[in-house]
Amino acid sequence: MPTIRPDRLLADLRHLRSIGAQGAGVVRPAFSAKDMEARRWLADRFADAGLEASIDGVGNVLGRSRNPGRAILLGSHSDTQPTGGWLDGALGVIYALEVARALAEDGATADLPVDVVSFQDEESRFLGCLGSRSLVGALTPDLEQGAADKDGVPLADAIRQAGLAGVPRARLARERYAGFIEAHIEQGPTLEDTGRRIGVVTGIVGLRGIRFTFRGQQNHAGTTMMRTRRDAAAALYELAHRINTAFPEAAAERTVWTMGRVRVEPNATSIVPGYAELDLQFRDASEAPLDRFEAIVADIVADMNARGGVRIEAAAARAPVAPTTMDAGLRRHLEAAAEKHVPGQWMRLPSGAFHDAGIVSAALPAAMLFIPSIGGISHDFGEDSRDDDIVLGCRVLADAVAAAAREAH
Ligand code: HGY
Ligand code: MN
Ligand code: MN
Repeated sequence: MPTIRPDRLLADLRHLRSIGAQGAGVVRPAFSAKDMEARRWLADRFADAGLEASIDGVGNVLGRSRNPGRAILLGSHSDTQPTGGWLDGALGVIYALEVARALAEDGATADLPVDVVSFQDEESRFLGCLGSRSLVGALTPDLEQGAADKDGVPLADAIRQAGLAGVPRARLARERYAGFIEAHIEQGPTLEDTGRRIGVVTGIVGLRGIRFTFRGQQNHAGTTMMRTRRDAAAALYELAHRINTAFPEAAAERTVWTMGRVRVEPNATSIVPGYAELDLQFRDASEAPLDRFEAIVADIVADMNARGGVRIEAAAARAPVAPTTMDAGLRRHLEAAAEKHVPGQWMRLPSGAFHDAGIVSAALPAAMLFIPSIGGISHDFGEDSRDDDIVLGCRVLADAVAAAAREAH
C-alpha cells in the first residue's frame, strides 16, 4: 500500500497556514490577495508532484494526473471564513496532494490516475461552494449575476481583481472520474467525545438562508411615544424571538438554525432605528424540516405585516444547498482503511457542515472522511487537530484511494 510522508504532509499544511496567517488562525477570503497567493503556491506544488496544474476562471486550482484511465478526484477548498481556522478546507487539499504523491511514488500504484482540486469560495464570501458549483455546471447565470459579498463587492469585480477575468472555467469531465473523496476536519465534538479517530460521513446537511429587511421610521428616542413608533429593530427582535419559540417544535433531531448577522441603522443609542436586516440560516439532513421552517417563517412575517407599522420583506439570502447521501462504494473503501489502521476506533456519522462533496455528489459518487477537531471548535482561530490524527487521516485516505482507484482502473 502507498506510504505517505508525514514530514512533507505537515510541512505543506504549515506552509499553507502561513499564507494569510493571523495569530493561530488564517484569513484568506475567496479571491483576496492571500487566497490567490495560496492558490498559486498550490498550483506550483501540484506541478512539482507531476500533475498538470492550472487555475481556472473562478480560481479553482486543478492538478490532473498524466496517467490514463478512470481517475479518482480528491480535494477540498483553500479559501477561509473571515475568522478562519487553519485546517478547514486546507486539510483536504493537502491530503489530496500528499496521497497523489504517495501513490505516484509506489510502484504498485504509480499507474493509478488521481486528480487533485482546491475549490474556490466554499465559505460563501459570494455564494457557498462557488468553485465546485462551477466545475459541475451548477453555477447558473442567475446565481452568478448580482452575487456580492457582505460589503457589496460584486463577484465580477473580485474575479477581475484576482486577474481571472476571461480565464476559461474548468468543467468536470464526468466520464473521467470514478468518484470524488473529500477529507475534512469534523468541525464538531462527536469524534473527540466518543474517542474515535476517524469519521466516515454518511450524509451532508442541506442548508437554506433567508434575509429579512425591516423598514420603519427613524426618530428621536425621547420624544417619540411608544404607541407611535415604527421601530425596525423592535420588529427584528420580535421576529427572532418568535422564530426561536416556534422552531423547536418543528425541528428534527439534528436541525439547526442560526441568526448570526444583524444590521440596525443608524445603530445609535438615542435614535429609534428606521431600518434593520436579519439573516437566518437553517440546516438539516433532510428537506422536510427545512420546508417546515420556511412555512413557519412565512406565517410569522405575514402576521407581523398585517399589523402594519414596520414593513418586513423576506428573500433568499444564499443559494440553497440540498442534503446529500454519500456513495456506499467509496464509503466501503474508507471504512475498510479505517478498520485496518484503527480497528474499532472509527465511526459513521452525518456532517452538520456543508461541503463541496455535497455539490460534487450531484455529478459523481462522493464520500468524505473526517478527523477529530480539538474541542469541536471550528470557524474560529482556535480551530486545531492533533498531529497524530492529521497523519493517521492521511494514511487512511491513501489506502482507501489506492483501493478505489485500482477498482476503477
Ligand atoms: O458553513 C459550513 O458548513 C462550511 O464550513 N462552510
Ligand atoms: Mn470547509
Ligand atoms: Mn467552513
